[in-house]
Amino acid sequence: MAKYNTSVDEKWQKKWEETKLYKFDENNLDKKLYVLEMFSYPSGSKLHAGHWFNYGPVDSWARMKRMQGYNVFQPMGFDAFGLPAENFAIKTGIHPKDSTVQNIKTMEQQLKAMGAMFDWDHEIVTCNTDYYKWTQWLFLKLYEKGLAYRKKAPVNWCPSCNTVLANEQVLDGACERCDTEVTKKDLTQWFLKITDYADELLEKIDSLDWPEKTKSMQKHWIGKSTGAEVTFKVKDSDLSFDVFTTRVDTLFGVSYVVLAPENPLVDVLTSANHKEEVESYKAESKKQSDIERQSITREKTGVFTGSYAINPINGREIPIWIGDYVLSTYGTGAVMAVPAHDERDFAFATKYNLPIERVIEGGEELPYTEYGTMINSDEFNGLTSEEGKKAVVKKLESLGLGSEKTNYRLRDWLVSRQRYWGAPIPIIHCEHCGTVPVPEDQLPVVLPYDVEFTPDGKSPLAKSESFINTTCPKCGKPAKREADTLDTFVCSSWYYLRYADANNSEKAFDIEKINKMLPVDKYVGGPEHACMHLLYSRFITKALRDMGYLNFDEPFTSLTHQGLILGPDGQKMSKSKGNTISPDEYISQHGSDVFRMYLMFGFAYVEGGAWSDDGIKSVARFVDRMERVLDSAREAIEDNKSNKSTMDKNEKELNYWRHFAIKNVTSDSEILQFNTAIARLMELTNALSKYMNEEEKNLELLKATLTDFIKLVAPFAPHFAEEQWNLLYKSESNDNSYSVFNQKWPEFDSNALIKDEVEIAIQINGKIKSRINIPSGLTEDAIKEEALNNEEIKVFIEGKTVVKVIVIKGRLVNIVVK
Ligand code: ANZ
Ligand code: ZN
Repeated sequence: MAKYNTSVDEKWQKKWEETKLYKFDENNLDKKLYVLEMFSYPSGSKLHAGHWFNYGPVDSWARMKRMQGYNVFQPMGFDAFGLPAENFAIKTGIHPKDSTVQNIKTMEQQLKAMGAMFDWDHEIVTCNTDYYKWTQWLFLKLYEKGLAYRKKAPVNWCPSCNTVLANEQVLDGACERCDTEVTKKDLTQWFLKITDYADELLEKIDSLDWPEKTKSMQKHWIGKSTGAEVTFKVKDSDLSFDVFTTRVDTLFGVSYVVLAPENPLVDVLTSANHKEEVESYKAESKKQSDIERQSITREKTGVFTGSYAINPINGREIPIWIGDYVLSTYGTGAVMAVPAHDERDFAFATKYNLPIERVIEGGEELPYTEYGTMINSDEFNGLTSEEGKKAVVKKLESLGLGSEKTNYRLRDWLVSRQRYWGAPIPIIHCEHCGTVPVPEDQLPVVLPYDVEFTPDGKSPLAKSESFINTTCPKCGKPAKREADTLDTFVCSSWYYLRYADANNSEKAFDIEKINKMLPVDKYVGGPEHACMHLLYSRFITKALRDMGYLNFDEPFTSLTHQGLILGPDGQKMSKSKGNTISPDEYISQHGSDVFRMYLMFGFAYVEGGAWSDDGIKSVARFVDRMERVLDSAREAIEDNKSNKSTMDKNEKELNYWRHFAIKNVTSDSEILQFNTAIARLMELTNALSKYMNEEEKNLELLKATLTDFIKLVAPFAPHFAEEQWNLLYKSESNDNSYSVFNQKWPEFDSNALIKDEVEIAIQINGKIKSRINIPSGLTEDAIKEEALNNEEIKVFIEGKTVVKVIVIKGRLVNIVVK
């Protein structure tokens, strides 16, 4: 009898492909289920355990859904533009296109070897012209709507590599590649106006079935803050500036103001004798990233400009300082400092000996940062902070020196990159006509192959004569193309739309089709994209909706983040630590189903954990055992001997475990709780094995149980189950013969579950490791035996010595091991 191994994998992968088993049925959209896993970028280091943990278990979930009658759409593709390929090219001289094409080939093969239900007819590769043509189209639509614009902005600059860096390439303030300190440089850049959608992005988030942590990260990133803008006049001058504050009730306690070093007023306000100090401070702060500047623990520093401002509420003169804890990119780039009631101001005032005056009564110690009652605030004394805020703003309004104001932390999305390996921005610059969008019928603007892409500070495309020189679509005179390319996050901000209509050569997608196919019903991927990809996609969906292309508001109805698979040492896998796990090796040894099942049984899906070779071995042993039991049951059915037709005690017990497994595998898998689902399959294996020892067997029940068993295991071990199904049904040429994935998912019979039973917890050294259901009324010894033979528990106690087993009847078993 063929033992399960990679040849079984290959056999069924071939057949699935030949018969196009997983082709999505576009004519049956009523029961469509769009299951999406974050696509990966093609990398030379191939599919790692993390990819597998994302794709394998979700594929299992999707398979169950398919068997439950859903028309599952599960596409796959590649996020193929971007820095990894370009950096690899710079290091090795291999053109990004060549390495990308090669890597995609390898990864496609690996993905196919996984045996997932991907519908490859909908594959997309973002660096292919038939995809990025439409990324460019998207950019033009945004431009048309005023949602794409150009402005001068400070960007990360590496003086050694001579290039702009994406934020993600700045690690602790240094260049990821050469470790040189990153500075800021002002460059004219393209932005997408995500801030137009700040309110909706915030409001709608609560309606989403997303992890709470991710929702709150997005909320924080959007950072809505309500307060007031207050105008301070500069003493002996016509100048004035605004500050943003959330605590206008503390206005009487302002003892100085601080401007961000980049604030354009600084140069005007700095008096001659402070010039030198201010200039050197400004130069120093240029080197700091915004993240460092906001760090709570970092020492607050600043210098005095020599000028004074007037507090609008009481006319007091206060010094104007600059300090890098004030960001130029938030609020107005200026703050009123209230040392008695703000941590940072308190630290600053203490350091520079500036006055600290309490204006809010509350706790004893300063700084007191809570709300309280206003004191030392003239006519406002006695008001609560809430009342005071309103009253003070009202007064400021009457003076024309302030008003209510809402601020967002969210900034517009900077999408231009001075990089080669990306989609060219479809814009032409004409001396006469200015910024001219490339007409739609001239798309794609093709990324040329022959370009010197080693970074030297200028956009590589600017050096390609044949690319950069063109004619203006408006006036026909010579003009230049935009030389920057788009951030790869633009490519991935709409890929889930294109999948649904991947081969459309006329349009980005067909409106009618896409509105039936979307939103994505289940999206699974890493949490690191919380404030980038997941936010950008929401924005693009809303923007396209407002242009009339989509009739839904949110792209991803339900989102799950899988956990992280760590190295055997419990550390994050990395090549330098030498603790990476190569899926390919394990798969060739055990078969892809064992690899997948270990990932699903050995870890809680949303938690992940450390890889264990012992763990995968024990799953391999389980699959072995399961195969032996299924084989022997099938052989008994084929032999057709010692048959009986009654349902006696043993039949009832087998039938119980059969339906118990159906019930719980279904409900646990539904919520992606695969480890406990597989534990139920282990129990069913035991029950079946036990029944196989009976002389007389009810073969009808046996076949029904076997049938359900194979269906239940099919999502978790697809090749294995397809083989088992084929062995059981190949002689019958009916609907059952191929494939198990065309079968109906079993339903449990609640009558079969009526049994006097109790749930008990099994502990190991006092820690709960599993819960099992056992018949009530078992003897203490029988309970012990159940606990020690539990598959989940066996894994934990293997190789250890059981010192003692304590049974508390009806509640728990505690196994003490050494
Ligand atoms: C005076 C004050 C008194 C403040 C007090 C707080 C407590 P959120 O909630 O994040 O919006 N602030 C304003 N603009 C800033 C900038 N560009 N860089 C750094 N800090 C800035 O924070 C708003 C508060 O952060 C504002 O309220 C301001 O300090 C500071 F007892 O104004 B507050
Ligand atoms: Zn022109």
